[in-house]
Amino acid sequence: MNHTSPKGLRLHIGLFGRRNVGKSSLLNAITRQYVSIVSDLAGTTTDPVEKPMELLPLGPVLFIDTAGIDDEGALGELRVQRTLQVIDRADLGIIVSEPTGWGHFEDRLLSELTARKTPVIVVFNKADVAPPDPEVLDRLVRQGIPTLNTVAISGKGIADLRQGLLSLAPADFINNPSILGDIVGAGEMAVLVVPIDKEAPKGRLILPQVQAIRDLLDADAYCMVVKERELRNALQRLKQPPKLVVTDSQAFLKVVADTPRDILLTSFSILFARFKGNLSEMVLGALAIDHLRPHDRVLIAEACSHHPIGEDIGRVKIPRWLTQYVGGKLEFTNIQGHDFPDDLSSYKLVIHCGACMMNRREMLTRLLRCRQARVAITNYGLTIAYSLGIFERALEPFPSALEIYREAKRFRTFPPGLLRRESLPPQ
Ligand SMILES: Nc1nc2c(ncn2[C@@H]2O[C@H](COP(=O)(O)OP(=O)(O)OP(=O)(O)O)[C@@H](O)[C@H]2O)c(=O)[nH]1
Ligand code: SF4
Ligand SMILES: [Mg+2]
Repeated sequence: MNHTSPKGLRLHIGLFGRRNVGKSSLLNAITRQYVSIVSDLAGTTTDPVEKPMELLPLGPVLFIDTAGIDDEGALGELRVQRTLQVIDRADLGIIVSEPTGWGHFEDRLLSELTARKTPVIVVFNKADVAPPDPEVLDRLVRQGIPTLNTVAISGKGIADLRQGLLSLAPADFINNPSILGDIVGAGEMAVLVVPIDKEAPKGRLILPQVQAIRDLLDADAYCMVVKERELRNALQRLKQPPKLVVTDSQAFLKVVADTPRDILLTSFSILFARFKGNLSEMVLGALAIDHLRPHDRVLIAEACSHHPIGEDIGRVKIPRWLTQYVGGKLEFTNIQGHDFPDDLSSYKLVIHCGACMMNRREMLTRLLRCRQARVAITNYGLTIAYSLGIFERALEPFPSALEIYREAKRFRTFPPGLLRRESLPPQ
């Protein structure tokens, strides 16, 4: 999905609340762009303001900033109607209240949203002025409604809000629909290169390979599965070239050598950076490799304890290559499973596995955590492609990620540029 995503594919997030509680200020704090007018005068926002954007790490969203719903008079009634319409089409609602301002309006908003089974989060804004009313807080907690405190004008609590949105977003919006079927397309072919070496599990294929085959079938595409030794021959036999060649990262160099230049080529774990994470974010993360200095700390994270291929990839191969590249000793920490360090700030770079066994929401949470700690994150496949000097080739199937990479290189926006950009261009 990208910025041209049809409106319907974007997560619609409605911002609701009385006049002047800070809805527009919150939206501004989230986007760090001044998309809505903020004013001391009550009722500035008369019509819902729609703001499509890439909300990291969620992806394409549409924020709908409504006018205060507590208006009096004829104009006020119109606003109420408009707000109710927004409630009807919101996939997720944020009710904004002043800390001690919760009343009938908020109760009504909450019941309108919960009646529609729309996930909702309550934000007590202006937390610098007062703490939220404990009684109200208690009641919301008992109802299972998540709440948080923010100060929109200083940005306090905005990271929690981002995390809250990620946690509440319906699964349909979190889970990427496609691994590679969208790239290959109906009636087209992909060639999957699967090394069968001593590291391959006996008698079966591994999950990313199986899922890729299933995804191609779902997309009415077809595929040929070969070992790297047979690739050249297999390609020569085809009447028409395949749309895409996908290889295990370990066979990258041979596969690049054996695949004609005009055929798109990538690796399973780069496909998984998009499927389970956010490709643009992880592409930019790979640029941090150039900024590593001796003694920097690098976290190597595997989502499960049985990476079936290349057990030594995270412990031996990547550390060895990075050490050579940097020309000095680096401090590596390896972790496995669902524990992710609370404090990431001492790391310069996180290199993650393909996360095939992890759900996307958890992986996106890790991306968010890294961004909050201002630590770059990339994955195995991207690191390997980068190290082999075939990064651009491996990104050609993903034109917008490639464009982001080229732009970052051209303008040298990394690292400060990456760290300042709140909303990345689409992947
Ligand atoms: N002290 C304090 N003031 C805030 C905070 N957030 C917003 N404000 C101020 O509250 C006023 C109203 O903010 P807006 O963002 O325009 O409120 P709104 O909910 O969009 O208002 P309407 O569009 O009229 O419904 C502005 O003066 C903001 O500067 C906050 O966290 N703390
Ligand atoms: S989740 Fe990560 S470590 Fe586990 S098998 Fe998949 S890629 Fe390997
Ligand atoms: Mg407003």
